[in-house]
Amino acid sequence: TPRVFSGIQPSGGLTLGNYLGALKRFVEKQDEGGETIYCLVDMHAITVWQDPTKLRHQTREMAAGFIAAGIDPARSILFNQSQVTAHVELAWIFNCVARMGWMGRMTQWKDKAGKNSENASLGLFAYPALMAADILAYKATHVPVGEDQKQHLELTRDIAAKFNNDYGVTFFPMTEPVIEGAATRVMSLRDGSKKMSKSDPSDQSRINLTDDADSIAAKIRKAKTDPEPLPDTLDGLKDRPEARNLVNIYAALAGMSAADVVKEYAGAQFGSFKPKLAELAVAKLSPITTEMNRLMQDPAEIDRILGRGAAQAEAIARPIINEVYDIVGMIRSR
Ligand code: AQP
Repeated sequence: TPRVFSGIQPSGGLTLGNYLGALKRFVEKQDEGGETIYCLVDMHAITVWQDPTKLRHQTREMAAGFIAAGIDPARSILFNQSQVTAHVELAWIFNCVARMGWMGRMTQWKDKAGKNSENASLGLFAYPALMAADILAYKATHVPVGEDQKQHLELTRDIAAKFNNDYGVTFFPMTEPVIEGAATRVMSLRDGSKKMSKSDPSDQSRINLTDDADSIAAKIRKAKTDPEPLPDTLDGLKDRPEARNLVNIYAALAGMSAADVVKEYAGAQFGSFKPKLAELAVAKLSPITTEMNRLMQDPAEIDRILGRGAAQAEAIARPIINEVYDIVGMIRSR
């Protein structure tokens, strides 16, 4: 049976990129009725130093964002990663299965460690092994993610295959990435060649789920574009990454295809398209923001939800991890 797993790092607030590329899809997968497990990956977040007080706040706020966006803790398992130790246990075993060369080829590692990789944390380098463990601790079959995570999911399959091969078992499944929708790669509002990211130093580059209507409108109004009007076919957006990005965002928010958006606004100037986009973004995001703020009034309740989710997650992962220990040859005598 299909089992869906995915996660987001509480290394900042949720962005429109996280929402369209990941969270909105998480809700759809839940509503399709499958088994869905969603994780706030706090262990991943600390691969880059996080202020402890902020990390706690961001984790709760992200949980509130998930619930406000439609994740129902009665139908999906929602928890923070560090409460289920199976993740780090399996990650260690995968550290011993995966090869240094595989990790070194990951573009996220190269981007985040940059030229000063000697000074990056060991955890940042091993990040994809922990991600593989997150997924495979549940033997998850489907992982909804944005485009940028495709390479890590291929590595997850490589790790699963090597484990199966090294130990002569057919144990871990080959997980399928689920990269769907009109906005699988939302770009920065300031630079059409960079993805929208919660850790971008410029707050103008992204829309946060905590932004109010005025700042959403202002950020879209100031978003970088070119002077041309919208074309009448998608072909006309080929070498216009900023324009393409705004069209994709509109399409994803409206539940339309990018081709239909272009058809509807053919010939329109960005001066008239941007206010329409802002109106749509506010209409879709502000109910989520309002609900998120309401939920944040009761942080103890959020912690209880995460605790219950962690217990449910643990119940699935523990037998799988015990089997892994057995396969690897480790004694479990209590
Ligand atoms: N710009 C984006 N467009 C579409 N999807 C995106 N995702 C992130 N940015 C975009 C998807 O959101 C999920 C969670 O990502 P993450 O928090 O685990 O890490 P990330 O991909 O590194 O996201 P950020 O926002 O860029 O965080 P920082 O700045 O901390 O690195 C993933 O499914 C991702 O594809």
